[in-house]
Amino acid sequence: MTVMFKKWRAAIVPSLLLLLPGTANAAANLQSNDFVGISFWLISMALAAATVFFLWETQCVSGKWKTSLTVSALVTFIAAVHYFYMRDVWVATGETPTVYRYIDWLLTVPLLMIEFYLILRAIGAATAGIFWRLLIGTFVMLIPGYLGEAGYIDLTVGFVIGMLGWFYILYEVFFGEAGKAAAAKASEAVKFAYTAMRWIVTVGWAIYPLGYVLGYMTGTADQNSLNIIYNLADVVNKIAFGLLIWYAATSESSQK
Ligand SMILES: *C/C=C(C)/C=C/C=C(C)/C=C/C1=C(C)CCCC1(C)C
Repeated sequence: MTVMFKKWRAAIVPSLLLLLPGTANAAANLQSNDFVGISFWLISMALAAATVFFLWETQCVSGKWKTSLTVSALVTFIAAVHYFYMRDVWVATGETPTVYRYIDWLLTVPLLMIEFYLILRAIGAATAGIFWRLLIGTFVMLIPGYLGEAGYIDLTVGFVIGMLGWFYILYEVFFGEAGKAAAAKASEAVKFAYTAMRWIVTVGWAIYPLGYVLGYMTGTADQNSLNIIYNLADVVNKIAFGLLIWYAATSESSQK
């Protein structure tokens, strides 16, 4: 039974990769001086590779850490699919509609926030309140941002409400119940991961509201630079974030 399950699980990884959109067309048209296109290419492949890695590593950690690693893989997988599309659209048209990024964020950002809850759950320090506050905070941050950028509500109103959502999340992971639980109950490895993750949410995530201001409210940043910056930021915000969880999970699992 276990052997069969392992075989079945090993088949998941290649099957998931088959879902990624085709690449031949984009490869044929990518110009060697198209740095935005190249950054799309790099992040797409890095996310695909990270997905395989996180899924594979679920076999090496103890049961209560498996969910955290699986969620890391979901984040990189969802983002990889979006990036493969965005890259093809970019190469074909020289633009990438923001709506793809928002759809990606709407799925991946709540999952990233839930990782804080899952880490605390693995060390027996989580509460349902932490889960709901983090989840609701992400939607308060993202939905008004989208409505503002898409022109349904005033740009500034969308920005201000979104910022409040972000500050609320930061408050929770630094000073709220989640922050206190981590400080009280975490081992060294978990504390290291938790601390680094919340700095990613503070510094790494600041790129997006900055892009909103410079790209949409003031119009001072051009779309090319913004795309390159977003693409590089996602290496930290999605892959490095997942690696921190992998670090905590493997450190904890090897102790027991
Ligand atoms: C992998 C993608 C990530 C981590 C995306 C994160 C996106 C944000 C932190 C967006 C934040 C925004 C605000 C704080 C203000 C309103 C506008 C947003 C949605 C760009």
